[in-house]
Amino acid sequence: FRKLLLATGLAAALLAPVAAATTASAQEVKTRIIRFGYGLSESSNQGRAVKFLAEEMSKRSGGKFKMKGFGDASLGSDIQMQNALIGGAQEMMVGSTATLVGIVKDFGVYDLPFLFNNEKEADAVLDGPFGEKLLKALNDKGLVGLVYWENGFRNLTNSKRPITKIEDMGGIKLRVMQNPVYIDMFNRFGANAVPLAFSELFTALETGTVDGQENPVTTIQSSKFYEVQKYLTISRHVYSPWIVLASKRWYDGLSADEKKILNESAVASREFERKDSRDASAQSVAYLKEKGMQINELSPAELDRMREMVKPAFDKYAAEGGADVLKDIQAAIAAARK
Ligand code: TK8
Repeated sequence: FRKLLLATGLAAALLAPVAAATTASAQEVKTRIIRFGYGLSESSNQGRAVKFLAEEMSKRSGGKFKMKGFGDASLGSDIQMQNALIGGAQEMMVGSTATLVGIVKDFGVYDLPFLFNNEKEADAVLDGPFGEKLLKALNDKGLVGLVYWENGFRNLTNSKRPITKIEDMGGIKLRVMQNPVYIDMFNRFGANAVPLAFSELFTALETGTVDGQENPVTTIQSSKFYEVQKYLTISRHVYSPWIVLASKRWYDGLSADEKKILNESAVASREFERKDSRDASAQSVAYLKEKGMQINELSPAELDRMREMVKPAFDKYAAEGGADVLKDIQAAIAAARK
């Protein structure tokens, strides 16, 4: 019996290279464990897209890519995950482009207020040469930017009072993303901007460390901010992208076939995610109302006042090294509008 085992073992060892040689292309795809971190809950639009991406990768790799999603920032905040990717301790993540400014400063350009009028313009700019160029800029920094997903147009919530005009923001401690463009913008509006990681936001709202925050309605729903925030103001002040990232260290070790699976799965996830997020977004306002939020829309006149008020933020951004990237994105938006 032992002899038989040895013999079969030997036979397998002898046959293995032959078998592998006959399936040369399949051999280029290895079993890969991919840890994919994200900040929102599993039931959010972000969580659904992560699940879609995992299934897509599994399908396209014949089950060899085993991507596991870690939601609720269980692998860390956006910034902590970016660093884990750079160091090679984690393979993939999705997070806000806004939190990338410490790595590639130009990403801050997306955070300038009232840049895009609608999702269509955003898609064209993000998926076109402009968006592509910013993704490429990550390569020198240890990251691979695969695709943009939609986080969405951001709106204001707070626990103090309805915001119907800019002055109503006065003195409100407002959590913003860790990004100078946001801090500058909301301080101009008279709020007291407090930069904080998303992973700490719910508790900060609950304990009153901050009075308010701003995020798309889908996130206000999925993160249950309605439990700790009374007022929702539809302001759509910034269109916020998410970005799907891979560790460059890890990515560089993939075969051409594997890279192709990853890239194509990412593009498929982008199409799924945007459609799903937009569908969900259309339902969220009604949901939040039912949960007891008091909701108002800012009037066009008030939005114009806000636009006027943040004009100097654009000049400041340009003066602090952003002039070229600002010119480029404005040209890309103008082209998208034609
Ligand atoms: C989730 C964040 C979130 C963003 C924020 O990790 O921080 O407010 O909108 O989506 O990236």
